[in-house]
Amino acid sequence: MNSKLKKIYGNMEKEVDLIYIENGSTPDMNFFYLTGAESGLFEGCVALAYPDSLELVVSLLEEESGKKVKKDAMHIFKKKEERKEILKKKLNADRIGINGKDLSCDSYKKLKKITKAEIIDVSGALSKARLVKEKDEIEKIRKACKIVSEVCEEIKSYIQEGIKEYELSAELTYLMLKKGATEPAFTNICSFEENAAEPHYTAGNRVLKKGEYVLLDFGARYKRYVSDITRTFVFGKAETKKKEIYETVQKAQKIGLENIKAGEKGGNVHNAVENFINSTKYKGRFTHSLGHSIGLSVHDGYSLHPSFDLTLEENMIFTVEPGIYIPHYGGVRIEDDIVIKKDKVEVLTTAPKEFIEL
Ligand SMILES: [Mn+2]
Repeated sequence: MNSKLKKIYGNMEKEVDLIYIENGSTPDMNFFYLTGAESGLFEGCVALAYPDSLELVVSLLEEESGKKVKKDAMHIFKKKEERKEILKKKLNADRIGINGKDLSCDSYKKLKKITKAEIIDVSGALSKARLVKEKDEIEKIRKACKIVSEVCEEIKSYIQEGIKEYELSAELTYLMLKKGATEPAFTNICSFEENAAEPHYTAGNRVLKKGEYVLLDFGARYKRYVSDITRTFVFGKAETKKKEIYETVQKAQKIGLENIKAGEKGGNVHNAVENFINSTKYKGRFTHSLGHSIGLSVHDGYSLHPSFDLTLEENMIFTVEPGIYIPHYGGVRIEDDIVIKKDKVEVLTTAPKEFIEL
């Protein structure tokens, strides 16, 4: 039996007859979670997830991509009218689950017109299922992590005096694609010196000079699954303060990696790291949560945040990424992706993270 369906239905608080997942103009990654489709856009297509079977309603355009996917039935439509007729028949049920997080208001209204069923938001059950990875999902993320780990090494030779942030960012993308990534998982963050103090900075035309921070935060998408890594280097000889900040973040990350484990509450892991940083002179300069789940999305539903009281389990994958940010000066972040195992943690991003002066 489909283990993903079993997990989703096991997480459900209220029973439903089926779950309606519409991959609208904005993709719903649950469609890809359920189908495992590695190829195809499937815009306007629908996955109907029953407790023990999966059916697809697919446009003629995506028929070939649909054929590659494991499912119990596939209904093809050519025109919108046909799609509506198929759905009318299929949605003749009492209770239908939807992904309230991603289904657009417009699609919801249309859905209400073709079914009299009670509509129940089951987005929580979907997110929770996606949090605990299956074996094949871990392998895809492992590959995405391998790609970025190698890029972290190779990118070093491009870090030279006078290069602009956007130029270095372009090299990151090129190297990822050359290694088999489908696309960058998100817009690369490539920031020099004072720009590194802005955690989600967008690369600009800042030119690199000697002695400056180079912060690279990027991810690869591989068979729809993502990785997310951050390394911070110093170009040339670093002043003492730069090294000191780096070593503080390094220690903070070590605390994070030691504390993240099955049975622990996510919030506690964050607190252990934040408390450490707050015990140093960089108190208050760690301004975000320690990490987030990754999977089909970069921010895959859960973060390691003080308010996260979910207990960590085996086969969950999280980033561990403390940082220290000093406005107008610079910032350091070290980020790895880890999978929680029974009694240990496996770090999937293996690029070196000692203090590096290039
Ligand atoms: Mn991240």
